[in-house]
Amino acid sequence: MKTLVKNGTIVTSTNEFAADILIEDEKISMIASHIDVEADTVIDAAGKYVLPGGVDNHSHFEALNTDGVTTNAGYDTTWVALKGGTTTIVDFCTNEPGMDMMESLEYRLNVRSKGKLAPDMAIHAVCTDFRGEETLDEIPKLVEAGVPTMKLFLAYKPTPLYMDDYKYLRFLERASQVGMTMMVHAENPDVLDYERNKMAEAGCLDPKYHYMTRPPYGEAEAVARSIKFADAMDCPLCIVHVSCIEAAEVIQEARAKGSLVIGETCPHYLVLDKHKMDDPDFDQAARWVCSPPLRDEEDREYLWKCLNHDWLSIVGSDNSSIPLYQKHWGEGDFRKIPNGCPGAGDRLNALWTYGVEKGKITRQKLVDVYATLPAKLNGIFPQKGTIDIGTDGDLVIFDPEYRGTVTVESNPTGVEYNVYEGCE
Ligand code: DUC
Ligand code: ZN
Ligand code: ZN
Repeated sequence: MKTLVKNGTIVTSTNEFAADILIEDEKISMIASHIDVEADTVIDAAGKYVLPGGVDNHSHFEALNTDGVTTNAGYDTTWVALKGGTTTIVDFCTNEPGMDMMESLEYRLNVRSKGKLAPDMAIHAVCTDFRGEETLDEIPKLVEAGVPTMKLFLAYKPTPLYMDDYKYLRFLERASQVGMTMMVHAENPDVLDYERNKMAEAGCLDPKYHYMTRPPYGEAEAVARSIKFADAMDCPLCIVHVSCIEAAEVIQEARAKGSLVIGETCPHYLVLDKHKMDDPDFDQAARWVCSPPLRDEEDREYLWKCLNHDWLSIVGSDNSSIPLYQKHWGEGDFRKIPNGCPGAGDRLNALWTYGVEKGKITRQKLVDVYATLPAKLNGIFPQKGTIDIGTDGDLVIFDPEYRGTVTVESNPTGVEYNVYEGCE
């Protein structure tokens, strides 16, 4: 089976050049200025950019919600990622009830997602059921099984997601022994309790109090602590979904001093404003409730700058497609709104329109943060994340002239809304 892509402009994280690409049996077999061979499919990419398929470092399909009990939209909606230019998702695998992490991995691959995936999938482990040594002994087995990353939640006390500092240190110690990269959700849980309870006791329960009670100082403190501990245990660390200046500055300083830490941010922190949650209509306001919360204009400006300086290295979607009926559980108390926004299909468009077209990042930087570095972090580079001879034929043919306004129909999410609705 041969597919020939002709006349496009190839963009990688380091290069840009006009060439044709031949794919044979799903692998790139030739890249040259003019390829003239018989192919089963010929695609004319004149006037288009040909990018590596996106690798989304951060998606939650059919995942445990932040209440630690319910799950969000399933793998039958992963086609929205593919439609938005992501050919590989790296999804999170929490413990299934009564199962350890290895059994949960098997279950996610062979039962939950079986026959439903549109893109390819790699996995980050998530421990939500700590059973001491028995759990730590799973870390080398996960790495052996091709899972070189694990996420721990340093927030969400007292749900099963939450890991205290003692457990976190034990995980880091074992992960460092086998080269696993630890990932953390960094918000200080006691700061959150203090701020949220104070507001709730004052009768302030609308969705907008979500962002008012998850302040940057709580995020920055947890980022700093998580790095200190990872340094002490000599474990590589990835801080996921960095949302604000204070947290990004901590990462920047740590990297300058040589800490083995990288940071990920997300399109919604680069594009959307927290005041969306001021909407008096609960249905509208609750859809933007994610954690850490959306921030301010100056945070967005700083996050773009961070990408350019490699102070932050990856842009993952943090896709959590939470249907409105689940968001409604928090009507009357913002603390009960499940946290998370859909976005698996919007990552490339957001980075292009609000990054490349506004002159904030180059096309090469876009490829780096949306495909190349996520592939490297997850041990799937160069098979994924670039365009080269012998790599997987996962390509995006991107039309830079296209113009449109986001609706949930044009840019589906697997749920009833798109958080970028109305955006260019
Ligand atoms: N953290 C995530 O990574 N995703 C959804 C909610 C959260 O807190
Ligand atoms: Zn998180
Ligand atoms: Zn997430």
